[in-house]
Amino acid sequence: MPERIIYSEDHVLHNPPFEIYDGVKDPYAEDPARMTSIVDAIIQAGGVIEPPQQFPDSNLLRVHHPAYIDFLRQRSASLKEGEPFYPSYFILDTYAPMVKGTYDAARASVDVALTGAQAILDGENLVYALCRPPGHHAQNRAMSGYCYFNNASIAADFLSEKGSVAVLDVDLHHGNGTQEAFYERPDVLYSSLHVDPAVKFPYSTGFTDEIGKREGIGFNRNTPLAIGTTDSEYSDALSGEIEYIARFDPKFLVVSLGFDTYDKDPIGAFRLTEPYYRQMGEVIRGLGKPTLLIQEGGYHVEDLGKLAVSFLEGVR
Ligand code: SP5
Ligand code: ZN
Repeated sequence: MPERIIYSEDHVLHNPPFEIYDGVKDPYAEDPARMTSIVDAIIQAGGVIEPPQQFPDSNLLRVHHPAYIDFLRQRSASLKEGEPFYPSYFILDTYAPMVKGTYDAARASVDVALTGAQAILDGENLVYALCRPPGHHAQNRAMSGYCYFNNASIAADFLSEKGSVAVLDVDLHHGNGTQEAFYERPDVLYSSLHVDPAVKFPYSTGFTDEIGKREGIGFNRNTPLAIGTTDSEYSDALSGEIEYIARFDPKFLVVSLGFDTYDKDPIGAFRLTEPYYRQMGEVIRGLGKPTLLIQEGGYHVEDLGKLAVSFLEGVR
């Protein structure tokens, strides 16, 4: 179990009533109950949870456009209780609706990530930032895919002041926002395993030929995997990512940790099993780097806690 696990109750302020798929309203899969599932399982497993500290906006401004941050803050605040706001400028898809509490919840989620990053700088070896809403689809000036502020990018950038950073993204989906944030930087490497974007969200990025730009060439790696990917297929692919990261030899590791790769995930596509997450944790631990875990997706509310604890037992 990580020494420090950071969590803010403010995430409940973000509770959109539905998402839209094919023009039809679906229940919002990024449910606040996701956190309850993980928190309860952690406490039961003997983990101790603490609230985040507050960090200034200067950290967000290094990843997000100021007009975007203002838009999210002001538009959230202007909404009436229970009134949702769906796509327009700044909102890339139908999976990032806003409600009154969205800005406050997303801002607290950044503080959770930055508190975790600060703990790493203070010498902690393993920290779990229980972020909600998640972040890896949030771009410089666009919210998308349940994500508003890019928690992992903001934390990775914060850590990069003190040394090189590798971001390993094991969420089911390609972290298009994180890739974008570091695409031209050689000091922050982004490496992602995800379902083939030709057939699943986010559709437009996550292909193998996206290797970085300018000074960033060679510091971005995408490994798309087929629908139906099993534990052993995933494990083989993960070894490749781990080798790539080990060669880079970063000072810090950030893991964008999604459990939507789970066999039973309601919006999933892979077949990973509960015991496999422990193995995944062990392999990541094998890198031997100070590691900040950032919670991303994972939508099987009932089993999420078990999956998190399985992973934490492996990564320790
Ligand atoms: C952080 C994260 O995991 N974001 C994922 C965003 C994925 N959005 C696409 C979900 C599509 C599910 N809707 C299909 C319902 C069919 N009735
Ligand atoms: Zn995902």
